[in-house]
Amino acid sequence: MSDQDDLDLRSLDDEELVKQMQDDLYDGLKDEIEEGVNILLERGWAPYDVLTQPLVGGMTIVGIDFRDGILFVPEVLLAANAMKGGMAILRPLLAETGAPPMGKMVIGTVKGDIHDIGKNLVSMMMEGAGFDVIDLGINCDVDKYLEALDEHKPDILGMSALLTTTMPYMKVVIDTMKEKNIRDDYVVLVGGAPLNETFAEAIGADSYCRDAAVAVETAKDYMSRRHNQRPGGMSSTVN
Ligand code: B1M
Repeated sequence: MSDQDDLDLRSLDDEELVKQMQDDLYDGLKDEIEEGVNILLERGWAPYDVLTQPLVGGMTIVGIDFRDGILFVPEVLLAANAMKGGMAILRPLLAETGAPPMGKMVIGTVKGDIHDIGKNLVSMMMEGAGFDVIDLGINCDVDKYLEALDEHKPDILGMSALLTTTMPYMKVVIDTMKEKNIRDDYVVLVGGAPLNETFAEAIGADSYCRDAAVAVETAKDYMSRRHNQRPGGMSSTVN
């Protein structure tokens, strides 16, 4: 139960509800977020829109105030927890497309980094697009990635980093793949707020993915090219 118990979320129109949910996410109110997600779904909203407008939109505001020293780690953890509550409701709906298997992806957040909301979102969207996704979690070192590649033989390796201090670790993974002569066996996609295309190119990744929707489109693009090419003959970039 919270201070906002007297506010009936159902009495709000869509625009007011989205705004209220962004406020509730900011305040880390998981129950309210879950209720809001269910209301929007009952009103016929597409799961992807519920994900992006109140949830990702709310987390963007949290990020700004975290950066500016208005919010601190404990508050941001509560906001992340509320966001995960909403994402848990949306996950099966996003995965429910009945699409045939498109390919397989191993994904993880790199060593030293515990941010996983964006990675989880990418996993959800990829599953929804018909990919098998093996999620290695957070704080993945090079051995963990390589073992997963060996075990699962995916088409795609995805890496996520949210810190400027952890993003260089992606190069460690790619360089190790090169040393072992397995780099070209996989499409390597990278993402996370501090990255950009220049960085992805500099570390030898195939593509930078700005967000989860771009990750899905990029992965699909590579898979269709892969099917149209002889084995091992992949090109290096997708725009
Ligand atoms: Co952190 N944090 N945090 N944090 N945190 C940031 C990243 C920061 C930008 C906040 C800020 O200052 N404005 C800042 C980094 C600054 C920098 O490096 N230059 C920061 C910091 C400093 C820190 C700590 C160091 C704080 C401290 O302890 N003093 C600490 C580090 C801990 C560690 O990792 N070792 C820390 C801790 C935390 C919490 C634990 C409190 C929490 C994480 C909870 C969790 O993830 N379970 C947290 C959060 C929530 C954030 C912010 C506010 C939100 C991140 C998020 O979830 N965004 C963040 C501010 C921000 O990013 N604006 C911040 C929503 C998510 C949907 O977006 O993750 O960008 P995003 O993912 C997108 C795309 O980037 C892309 O698609 C996703 C979906 O569209 N994408 C991929 C991401 N990964 C991909 C992989 C792909 C493809 C696309 O592979 C194919």
